[in-house]
Parts: sequence; structure tokens; C-alpha cells
Amino acid sequence: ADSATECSYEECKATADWLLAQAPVRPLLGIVCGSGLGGLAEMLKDQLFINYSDIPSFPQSTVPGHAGKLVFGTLKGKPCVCMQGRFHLYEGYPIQKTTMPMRVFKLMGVKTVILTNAAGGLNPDFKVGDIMVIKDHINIPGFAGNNPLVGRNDDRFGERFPCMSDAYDRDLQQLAHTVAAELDYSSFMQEGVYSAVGGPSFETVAESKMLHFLGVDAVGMSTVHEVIVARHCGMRVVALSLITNQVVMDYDSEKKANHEEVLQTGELRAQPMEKLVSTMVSRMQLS
Ligand code: R1P
Repeated sequence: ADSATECSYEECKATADWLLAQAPVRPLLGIVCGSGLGGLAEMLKDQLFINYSDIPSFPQSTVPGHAGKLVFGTLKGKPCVCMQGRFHLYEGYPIQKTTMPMRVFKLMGVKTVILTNAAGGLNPDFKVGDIMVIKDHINIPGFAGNNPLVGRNDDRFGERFPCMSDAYDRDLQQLAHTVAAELDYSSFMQEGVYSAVGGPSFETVAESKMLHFLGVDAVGMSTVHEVIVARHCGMRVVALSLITNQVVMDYDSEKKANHEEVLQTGELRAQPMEKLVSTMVSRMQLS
């Protein structure tokens, strides 16, 4: 198939309509669960789980820690859809396909998206288990032309040249900090710049030093492509990174990055992440 047309308006609309025909709610909020953070979806009430393999035109999850299910329900009384499993560039799908769920969210009526991820900490002040509110990103694959908006632009989604200087909603960033303070989470709350790399190989020492030098606080292999497509079609975005490991920046270090550690930290810190997200949702104006 032509990768530039892999995620057409008609294809996304057909998928959105198929989902809405069985969904118990018409969602206003979309949530994406990062690696090991699938438990967020378990917070929904009156859940309906739909396997990605049953959804027309949907990609399949291939990464451990990403269950591959869409979950509908309510969170704090708000109608939600939650992705238990996201798509990463390294899974081999055309980049437009990895962000298809954002367009399907939009066409189902979603106005606000909460993205979560597991990320490596580059900022020396960050500790494993910290939660970083993303205030900006650096799109490394985008520098080489790997942007999910490459291809013919469909104005029904958004404009050809979308602004990204306001990608992360400032009010929602503030809400994350306010709620975290109320929950007594301030000691492990951070904010900073996230950078996506293509993966799946983890960063070398030189690459990590370069990213740190560029002002990156945390690095991962996701989120940025979703943010770009979500903003292109006018949804509000807030994104949270769980710092699951400290990135190796020293040739003498014995530590080796590995996905098992990422998943373990996700499991250990799932509870505060869930509490933070659900309390934020209870305060959000969604319509
Ligand atoms: C590496 O351990 C994996 O965890 C992160 C990285 O992006 C990579 O896919 O996953 P999420 O960003 O989906 O949380």
C-alpha cells in the first residue's frame, strides 16, 4: 500500500464508526498507556475491551508490556477510551499507521489526550520512579524526514504546517503539578523536555551525551509522533513520562539498558501514575 495514504480520512472514519457502533460511551478523553503502564486502563468503570486484532484497519501491538486492546469506559464519570498498547516506529509500520489511533480518537469525538510513556532519565537530578510532565519535545526521527504528517495533507484533519510551539497544553501541565502537590507527590514530580529516538536499539553513550547537551531531560521511542498528529487535528495534549531507568552516560558504568527494567519500574510506580491521571481527569473540563 502507499504509505502516504495508509491513514486516510475515510479509513479512519470507517474504523471510528465501527468502534462507536459498539462502544458503551462516546469518548471525550483518550488515554495512551506507556510500556508497563497498561494498568491505567483498569481504572475505567463499565469497561468494554476490544482486541486490536478485531478492529478494522488497526495495527497490532508487538511489544511486551503493550497488551493490544482498546478499552472504553468512564473514568471519574468522564467518557474515555484507553489504548493498552501503542505503536512505535521500530515496529515496522509506516509512520502514518503508527499514529492512526489519534485520528480515530478525533473522529470518535475525543477532545483531550493524555499520553504516558516509560523513559530513560538524562537529567542528573532525575531519579528512577520520578514522573516528568513533558513541556516540549525534540523529534529526532523528524530531523531525517520521519514525521507522521509526511504525505498529502488532508485539510479535514488539519493544516499542512501545524504549529508545535504550543503542543503541550499549558493549563493541563499546570493541572498535573497542582494535583501532584495535593497528592503529596511533589518530591518525585519533574518537568522537562522529552526526545524520541527511532529505536529499537537503546542509545549509545555518545548519543545520550548529545541529547543531554541539547537540553533533553528524558528519552524514549514514542509519544512525539502521537503528539504531532493529535495537535494537527486539534486535540489538547498532556504527556507524562515515568522515568524507568537512568540512561548510561559513562563508559565505566556496568549498567546496561534493558526492557525488563523498564517494565519492572512501570509495575512498581503504576499506582502513583494511576492516581495522578485519575485525579487530573476528575478536574478536567472536557466538552
Ligand atoms: C523500551 O524499553 C520501550 O519502552 C518505551 C520506549 O519507547 C520503548 O518502546 O515504551 P513507551 O514509550 O511506549 O512507554
